[in-house]
Amino acid sequence: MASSLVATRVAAPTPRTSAATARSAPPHVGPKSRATAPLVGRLAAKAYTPRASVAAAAGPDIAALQSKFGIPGSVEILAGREGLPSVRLTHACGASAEIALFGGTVLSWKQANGSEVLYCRPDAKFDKSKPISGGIPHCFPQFGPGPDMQQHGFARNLDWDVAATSADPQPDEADPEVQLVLSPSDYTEKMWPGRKFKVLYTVTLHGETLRTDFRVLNEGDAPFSFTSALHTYFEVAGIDKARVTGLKGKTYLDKTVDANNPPSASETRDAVTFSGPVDSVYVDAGDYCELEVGTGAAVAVASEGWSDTIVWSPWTSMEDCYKEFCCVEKGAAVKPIEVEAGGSWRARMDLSVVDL
Ligand code: TA6
Repeated sequence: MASSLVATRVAAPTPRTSAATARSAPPHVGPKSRATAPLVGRLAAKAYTPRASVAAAAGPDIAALQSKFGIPGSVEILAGREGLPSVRLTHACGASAEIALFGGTVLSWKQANGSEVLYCRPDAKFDKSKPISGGIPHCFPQFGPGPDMQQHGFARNLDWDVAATSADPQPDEADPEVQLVLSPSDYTEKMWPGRKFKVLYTVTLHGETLRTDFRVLNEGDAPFSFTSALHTYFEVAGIDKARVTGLKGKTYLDKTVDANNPPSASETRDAVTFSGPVDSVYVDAGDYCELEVGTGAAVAVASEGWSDTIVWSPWTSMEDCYKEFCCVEKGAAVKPIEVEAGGSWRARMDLSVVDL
């Protein structure tokens, strides 16, 4: 039965700290019903044992954060993977998400039945020695390589701060939520001098739907511009079975041909499939696509504000894991976003598991 996956909010959230953030209507989400079947599910079984690490030792005070921002049963600040300070959101329906403060990276998003939807590469490090290769890393203030800073920018290399948490009262169930913030530091100033930016990233569990709200504020007195993306890794049940629908007729830049000067082409297929490396940036790709993961379920990617969609599979250049994942990313990757002095920019993405 067709039903909206995202209901209109009826009440403003009540953050534990700072002023509540004004909300407008949620993004359009696709027409399908929420799936109850497991997605791929293998990661759900891979328990990890948190242990003390350099990352935790050098990072924020987890106990102090928990005391300030924890909400019993809904929001917990804890030592997550390999001790990384993380925020766990738990919805009353049983869905959960875990967000590492390092990189503001969503590392895990599980359905109510415990199925993991995201993917972390086996070479992912959780000791801050490099950005986390998995989940939903940020690309900001740059998508891809560039002359002044590392590939995909600095946001995925830094500890974000917790700005607020809430368990927003819904008609029947609370939506656990955390808002993270990234502000300029000496480190960012070296690469991106003079930009008085503030990035606010809100992650909410709306039932089993993972909702992200990404805002860039310009608190300076001169405009700046950036490119950005949510570099989302999804687990698939075999890359040969994965399909991305909803991109037919869109123009894409094929970075497998020339990463620096990619030729453009028009997508003629109903579904993007994988039989070799794929690194395509779909320009002005619309606000809805689906990743069929090969189990009879799909992840619906609904967005607002993010203009482009990037589809990436490294294929055999990552021999040990390429069959297990692909990235479907929403971004403003091609045309830089300009934010005027005192202005802001906002983009949202909802991820939901749907039955095919
Ligand atoms: O988003 C796709 C992409 O930009 C590819 O071109 C590929 O370089 C990939 O990201 C690699 O990301 P990584 O996290 O390994 O730097």
